[in-house]
Amino acid sequence: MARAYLALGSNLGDRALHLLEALARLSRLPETRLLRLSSVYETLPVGPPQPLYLNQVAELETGLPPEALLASLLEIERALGRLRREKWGPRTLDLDLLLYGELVLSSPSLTLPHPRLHERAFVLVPLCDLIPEAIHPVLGRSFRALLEGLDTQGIRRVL
Ligand code: PH2
Ligand code: MG
Ligand code: MG
Repeated sequence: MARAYLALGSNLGDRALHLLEALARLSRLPETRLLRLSSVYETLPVGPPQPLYLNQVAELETGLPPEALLASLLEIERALGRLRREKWGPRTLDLDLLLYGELVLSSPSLTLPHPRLHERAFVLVPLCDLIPEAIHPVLGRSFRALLEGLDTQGIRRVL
């Protein structure tokens, strides 16, 4: 069993409902238990102009190997009506695998830890609700320390 952290994001339609539906589906994955959730944050979009996001991080325990977990995340994105139009464009649901235990991995389909985790306040703020003192397995710094260097102005706790 591994402890994994996922980032959830939605900026189209009923954003809160998309997060809830994603969590419901995650809780039903085989060999997987949802352990804890961060607060929900409304965040300014990074990238092309688009609506505000809701972002959240979920902690889970899973027996699924990382590639199988990733496939399940893509499946849930599809089930919730995600269309892949432009890179970094608006989406009903984005589910990103941030961390899988201490695993460091780089394959064509999956990089762990998530390659942009440390530069995104909309990920680090919710992640720090859960594991502020944990150490980034590649950078060797705590998530709290990584967040300290970032601008958190566009991030507002809503739930
Ligand atoms: N996701 C992106 C691009 N930009 N901006 C915010 N605030 N939140 C996101 O989840 C997000 C983004 C690509 O995945
Ligand atoms: Mg993303
Ligand atoms: Mg994604």
